[in-house]
Amino acid sequence: MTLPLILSPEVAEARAKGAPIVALESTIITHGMPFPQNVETARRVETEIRAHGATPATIAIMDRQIHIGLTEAQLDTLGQAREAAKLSRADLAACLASGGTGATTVAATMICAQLVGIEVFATGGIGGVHRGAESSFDISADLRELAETPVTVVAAGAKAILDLPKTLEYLETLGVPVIAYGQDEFPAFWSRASGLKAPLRMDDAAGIAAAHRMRARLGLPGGQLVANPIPAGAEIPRAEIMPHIETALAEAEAQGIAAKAVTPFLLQRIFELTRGRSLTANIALVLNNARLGAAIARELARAA
Ligand code: PSU
Repeated sequence: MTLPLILSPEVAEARAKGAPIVALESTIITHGMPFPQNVETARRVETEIRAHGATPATIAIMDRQIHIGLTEAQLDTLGQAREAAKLSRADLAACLASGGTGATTVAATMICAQLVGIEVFATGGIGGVHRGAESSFDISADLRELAETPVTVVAAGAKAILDLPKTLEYLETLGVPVIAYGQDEFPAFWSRASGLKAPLRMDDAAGIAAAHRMRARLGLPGGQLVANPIPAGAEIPRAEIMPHIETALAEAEAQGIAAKAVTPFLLQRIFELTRGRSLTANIALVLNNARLGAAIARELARAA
C-alpha cells in the first residue's frame, strides 16, 4: 500500500541525496498568526533554512494527500484558508480520508515527518499542559507525540499561557528529553526566562544531533524537545507579558473557550493586548529556531 504522500521536487531531491531537511508545521500559518504575516513568515522561515544549508519541508493536508514541501501557491492558499482544520494525531487520518484541508500541529507534523524519514522539525512553541488541567484534563497531544515519534523538535520552549511546571513534569514522566539551548533555564516563548531550570542543557547542534542518534541506538522511542530561547533583542520580558497573559486567560474562561480553540484564542488576544509585539517576537523566535533546526539537520546528515 502506498502512502498518501506528495513530496515537493525540492524535498524529493534533498531526500534522494541524503541532504539535510527541516520539517515545518502549518498550524502556525492557519491558526497561529494573522494573514498576511503568516504567509510572509512561512516564506522567510523557508528562506532562512535554505540560507543555512538545509531544505525546508512545510507540511499540510490537501486533496487527500500529505504534502511534504509546499509550492508558493499552496502556501498562499493555506494562509487564507480560514476553514482549514487544526490536525493532531487524533484527526489526521480522518481529514485525509474525507478530503478536507488540514494544517498540522506539532504532533501531526512529527508523524508526517517521520513517515518520510525527516528527523528535525522547527516551530514556534509546542502545546503543553494547560492551566487548570487538573479539572479540564487539557494536555496537548504534542507531549505524547514527543514520547513516541523520533523527531527532534526545536521550539522556543512553551508559552506561559500554559502551566509550565506541569508541562515539564509531564514530559519527564513520558521520558522526553528537554534540552535548553545555550542557557540553563527553560525558555517561555516570548521571554527567555521562565523561572524554571531545564532538565538538560546543550550548547551546540552537534551535541543535540549526537543525542538524537544515541536514543535510536538504545532503542528508545520518541524524540527530543530542544528549547531555544528567543533572541535577547526580540524578547518581551516576563514581567511585561505576564499581565497580558493573565487577562487573556481570564477572558477565555469567562467566554467558555475550550479544547482546540484555547491556544488560537489566547494568541489572538495577546497579539491585541501587546499591540502586535507578540507577533514580532513570535516571528523572530521562529526564524531563530529555523537556524538551529538547519544546523542540527546538517549535523545529522554529516553523521549519517
Ligand atoms: N504555539 C504557537 N503557535 C501555534 C501553536 C503553538 O506559538 O500555532 C500550535 C502548534 O501547532 C501546536 C498547537 O502544536 O498549537 C498546540 O495546540 P493544542 O494546545 O490545542 O494542543
